[in-house]
Amino acid sequence: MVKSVRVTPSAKLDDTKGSFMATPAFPDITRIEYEGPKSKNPLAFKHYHATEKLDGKTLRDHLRFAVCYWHTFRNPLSDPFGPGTALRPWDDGSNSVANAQRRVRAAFEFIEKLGAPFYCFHDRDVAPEGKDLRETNQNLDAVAKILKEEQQRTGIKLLWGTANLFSNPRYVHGAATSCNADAFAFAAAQVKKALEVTHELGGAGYVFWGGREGYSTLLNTDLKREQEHLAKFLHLAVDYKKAIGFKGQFFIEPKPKEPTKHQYDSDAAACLNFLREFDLLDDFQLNIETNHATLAGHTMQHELTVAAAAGRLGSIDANRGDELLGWDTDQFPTDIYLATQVMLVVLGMGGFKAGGLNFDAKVRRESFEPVDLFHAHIGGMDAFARGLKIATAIRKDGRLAAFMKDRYASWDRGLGKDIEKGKLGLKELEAYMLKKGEADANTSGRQEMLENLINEFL
Ligand code: XUL
Ligand code: CO
Repeated sequence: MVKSVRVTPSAKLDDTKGSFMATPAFPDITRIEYEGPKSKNPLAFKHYHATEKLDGKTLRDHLRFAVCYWHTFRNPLSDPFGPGTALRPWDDGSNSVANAQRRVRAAFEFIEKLGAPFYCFHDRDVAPEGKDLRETNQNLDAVAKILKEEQQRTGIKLLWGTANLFSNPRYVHGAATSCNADAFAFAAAQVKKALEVTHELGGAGYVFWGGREGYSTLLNTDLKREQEHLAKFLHLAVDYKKAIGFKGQFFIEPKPKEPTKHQYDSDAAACLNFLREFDLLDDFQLNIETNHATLAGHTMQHELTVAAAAGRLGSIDANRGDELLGWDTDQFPTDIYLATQVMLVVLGMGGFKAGGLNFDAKVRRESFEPVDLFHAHIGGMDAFARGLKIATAIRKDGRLAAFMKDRYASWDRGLGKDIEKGKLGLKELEAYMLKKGEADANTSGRQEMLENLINEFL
């Protein structure tokens, strides 16, 4: 994924032996502490106090923040018009296993100083590909060993692992949905290995994001056959998960497009339908990402609500897009209103279980210094801590929920109750209305009043 990373010459690091790097990657930064809302220290939390309890649960356990390895440690911050700008002094820019291992030390130093409890990775973010699958698997094992060491040293856990089935040119036509059966086989082997590594590292979950599982044109695409292959692929993964005793949760991450014109997992509703059609619903939950929701022409609140209504909201990739740009900008989430909406849904379903809030977000190309990684994550964590507190207050207040309940009162009695219970058919409903002549009057939806109510808590 990453082509080149600029390196400052003074920053060559020592060998990675030992429990931590001899030369720290972030020498000027100590642990980020909670200093409260009055603090003017940009390297402190103003709202995220990990050990503070809300309704008997710490903020750490409510929010389950994860740092994503790909954007935070592998993204050179290039764009289609220019190369990467990121200064990552711990990284020599090479594709060696030793560099990958040193990078793990730097990553864990960052996550530990930030105080995030989890991280997420793709197989190819953490370890380089070798000359063939065998060597690639060996590389992954060599890096996974350091990941495990660092997890044990710091107590940081793996929220989910995944396999990159989209960057290598062999996946040009997709992986599970490729017209080339060998691409399917390679992807299957890759997922097998990624599942084993995720299991070994105690991952709470495993994500399937269908990066190229879609099409560029229907002129060359047998959509039905490709979807059947995708279902077959996921069934094989479920079987293997059971075979190795991996108890983590499987997630599907919807996204409508980018890189392809259309991706089969286009939104929450499409994923749920796919899982139902192919008898996979019991084995999967959804991992909903903000910028993917907006690309699908939905709000994040919509996607979360659709997933939660089906009892299938599992995890969240927390980021945001740009209203003026039509692509996946993957910016860090700072919008407190949006964080509040997200946390209302999360609290409404009783909180996260295996999932959490993964910052699938990258700093801007202009924010190229290592310290920017801290500013970005601190902002995201503070925004969600506020969203959580505001959502909790709204729920305690009760007026929003009471309004919703009252709005459906006609379904709690008489006719509505009988319809819900399946006691009435069209004949009976006609008889009822013929007798009554006209429906009861409607009442206002009070959208503006409810929007004002939410603002009372911001
Ligand atoms: C891409 C995306 C992925 C998945 C994991 O838009 O969100 O990084 O989260 O493959
Ligand atoms: Co994502």
